Amino acid sequence: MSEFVWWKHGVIYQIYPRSFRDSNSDGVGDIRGITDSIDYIAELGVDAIWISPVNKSPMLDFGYDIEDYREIDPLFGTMDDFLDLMKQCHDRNIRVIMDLVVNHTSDRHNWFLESRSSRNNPKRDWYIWHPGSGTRPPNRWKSAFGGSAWEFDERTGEYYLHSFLKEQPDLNWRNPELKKAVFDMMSFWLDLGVDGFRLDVVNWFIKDKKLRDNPVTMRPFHPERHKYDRNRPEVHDLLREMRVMTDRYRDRMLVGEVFTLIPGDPELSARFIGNGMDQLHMAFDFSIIYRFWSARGFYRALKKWYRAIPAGGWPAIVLSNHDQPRGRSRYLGPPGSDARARVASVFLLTVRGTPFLYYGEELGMKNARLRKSDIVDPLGHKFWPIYKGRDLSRGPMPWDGSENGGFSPVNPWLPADPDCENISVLKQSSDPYSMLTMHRRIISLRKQYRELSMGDFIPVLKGWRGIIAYYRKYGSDTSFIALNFTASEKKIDLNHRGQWRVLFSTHRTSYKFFTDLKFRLHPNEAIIVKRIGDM
Ligand code: TEU
Repeated sequence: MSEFVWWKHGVIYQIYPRSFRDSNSDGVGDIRGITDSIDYIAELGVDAIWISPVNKSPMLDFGYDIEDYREIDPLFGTMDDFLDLMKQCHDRNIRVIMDLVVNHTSDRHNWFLESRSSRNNPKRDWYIWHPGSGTRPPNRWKSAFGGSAWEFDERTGEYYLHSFLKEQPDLNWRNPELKKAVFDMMSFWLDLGVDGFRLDVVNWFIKDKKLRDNPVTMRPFHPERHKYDRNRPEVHDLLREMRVMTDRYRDRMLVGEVFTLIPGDPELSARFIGNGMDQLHMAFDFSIIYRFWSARGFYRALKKWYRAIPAGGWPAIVLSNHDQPRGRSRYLGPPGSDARARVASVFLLTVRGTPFLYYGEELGMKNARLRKSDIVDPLGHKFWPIYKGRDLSRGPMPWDGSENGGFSPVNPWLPADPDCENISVLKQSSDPYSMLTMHRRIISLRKQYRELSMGDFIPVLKGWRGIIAYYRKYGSDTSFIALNFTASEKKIDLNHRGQWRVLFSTHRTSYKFFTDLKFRLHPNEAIIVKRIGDM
């Protein structure tokens, strides 16, 4: 496998299709909206887009409950729209990653309708059924969305397992026919030219055969250790088979969402890439997402992640997604300031690994400010106001100063940010110092100077005193990155002789060149310099 595979050197842009752009004025983003925005995506310079699910779905979990894997939901458009989007992307050398949600289906999926129809239906075993004991469910496993993970089904007098909503029954991956049906479905999309999949909750696919209860822990908020309902070792055999199947196609990529609770579990995540060549191409580790603003915290999480990655493996780096509050809001900082978000983005785009950029992150989008009546996420409904759910990070993309930020002429499914004109694409495009311009610039630097994407990572300042600094080195090319997480000026004085040229700074620094690595970092400055020669 060449070192220069696209998914290693590229940047992957996550699009939440409901919220990107509405092309047919129904208040919900759609596939044509993405196609209409293709020039924006190309100009941003990303190498691939990952689109959250667009398959047919009753949308109780906004697409993560799939009713038909081979169809596009009419809310998002048609199969022709999808194929056209893929063509427009491929013409511009942008790959397309689909979301593969196969821990569970919707309860409206034909497979489940058959499975629940009788105890001896041929697809009964495609899901996880159990009679329970008396009036009690089979065990104490909990749904991630609250309550028991078991739902009693009157018709056949048994319980079925659902790790999420009761309308999201879990598939039984131990059944070979089910496995074949999913592999066939994957081939269907790979044959159409899809460049890969993001595997939803891949670490939950296989459950304990004996359905044993999880060990109880004493840790607050973590009442059980998910030994039996998640993280089963058998999943790795399955992923090896999936990799063999995927590798029959050229240049495709599988990235897994390994979902763990705070503080994250890099060793577990890394297990999903096997020896680096034989399971998933990449996996997410959420340790850094779960960190508060702290140079030391970020550095330690990154280091643990790198340490866990096997020799032939490659890390994915992610700071935001559709399940977590937006980075800009998590990192806070001085009121109204995006200074920390900028430092975070330079981190995301210059440490070693493939950056996953969440739509709007390039604009410094904040969490949506929502009232209770705006909430649509089932998690938000259930846990309001202690936890407001995931709608906060799913707001409409702000394109310009028109109605609803140009996202849609009608009221969007989630309200547009009242301040959206200020952070809109239109406004930021013409501002050489905007967040957007900064992202375009760094992504283009990654293409120009391969050490920034493919280079070794050599840490120099490890988060003490609020600074992370590192070299990226590829052959004879060396760049140096310094990130000031603090609100005070910091002196950098490294005895690294030579001439250095400033490639990028978050600040309008007066310096263009340095002699040796001796300079001052402004508060919350992030800087990229390149070595241009010896003294
Ligand atoms: O997320 C996994 C998951 O467990 C989260 O939904 C988590 O429970 C939530 O963020 C609370 O912190 C994946 C998808 O990314 C998510 O959108 C889906 O709802 C979920 O799986 C079910 O498919």
